Amino acid sequence: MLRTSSKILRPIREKVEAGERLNLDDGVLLYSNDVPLPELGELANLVRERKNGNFAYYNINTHLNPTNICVYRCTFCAFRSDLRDAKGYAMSDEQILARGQEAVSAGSTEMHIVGGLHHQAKYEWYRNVVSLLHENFPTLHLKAWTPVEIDWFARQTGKSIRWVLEDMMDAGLGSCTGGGAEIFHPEVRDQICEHKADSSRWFESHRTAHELGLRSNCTMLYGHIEKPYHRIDHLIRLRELQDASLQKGWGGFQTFIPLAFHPENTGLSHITKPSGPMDLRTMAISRLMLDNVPHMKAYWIMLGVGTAQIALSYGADDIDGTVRHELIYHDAGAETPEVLSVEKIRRVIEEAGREPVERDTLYRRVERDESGWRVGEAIAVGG
Ligand code: V47
Repeated sequence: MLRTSSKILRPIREKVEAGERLNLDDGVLLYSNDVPLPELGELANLVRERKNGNFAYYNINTHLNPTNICVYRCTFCAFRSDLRDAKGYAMSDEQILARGQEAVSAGSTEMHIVGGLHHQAKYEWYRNVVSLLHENFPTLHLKAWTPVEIDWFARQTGKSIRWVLEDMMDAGLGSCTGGGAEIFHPEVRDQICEHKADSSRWFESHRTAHELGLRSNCTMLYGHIEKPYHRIDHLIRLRELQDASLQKGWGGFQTFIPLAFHPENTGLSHITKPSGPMDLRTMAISRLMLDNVPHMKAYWIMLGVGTAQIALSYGADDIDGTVRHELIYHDAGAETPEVLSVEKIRRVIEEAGREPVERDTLYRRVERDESGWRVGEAIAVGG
């Protein structure tokens, strides 16, 4: 039972307390400033604690963006480059191996791999990124590619999404990232990234990944030109795929990550970045709408450490990882540090009143001692 109660929130609160699903109108209403943020947060926290108790998860991970050269020109992206730009790069095998070694030496359990779509790099070049790391560092879980990349590989090779995913799994792919989702509704998608994979290809990629036994994450890029209606429509589409996946016994989406737009150095630099209250509201609404996704990530790199800590009481139960070599947000003006030590990330979680749990990419506990790390039990998630 919640302590506070405003009239506007009462019908929604009753649904949440009864474990009933919220609809599109409920979600849009929650974006009204008339809905008090603390009370909304309290409601999201109820669901968060039902599902994940007092735990807050993190992992030890490293990022790798093999190239920033990209055929697409998404208006929100500061990371992409043209081939001849001074900042354009494509990593050599030696650089990729050095990153793998750095990751393993730092105790990473995961490598997060996404990048640009380089018009001169063949599919084999991307496959080689995965196989090179997998063969040399088999303990690293490779969480790689967004559906935008999978769609591009399918077009490059003339093969199906299923073929690409199976071939990448043979190379060592462990799971898929949640990127490239942006906003699914064509009223927005056609304005910010009209050329890349549309929503049907995005969903086909995740649906197929789940069928093949891969887990994946999902995201939403908010705080640019979209309206509350587009955000809720986006969340409901994700919820529907997860329903279908659960019906088949998969439940492939593990975590949802709301991504706050960072405008610096982008084609939308005139837009003011979302405020802290908007970040918290979006986290809370996401937790309430996505009743079938077990985890919500407060990506500290993007939110800032302080807001990520507060978000752990507004629906989030995961803070992502220690992270090293993040470029997408830092190119777009993020002022967060480049890496957090394990000691620091645990302190960040404890200061927020939560119990830190190191997880691997698939949400199993990680146990460490002097001899190294091993995977323990799967983390149980409540209703
Ligand atoms: O797809 C790009 C977004 C995504 C900007 O799966 C931007 O665990 C804000 O998906 N401002 C890539 N957002 C990052 C991503 C991600 C991050 C952390 C964890 C996981 C996971 C996935 O970042 C892109 C796009 O939606 N993005 N540029 C920007 N200027």
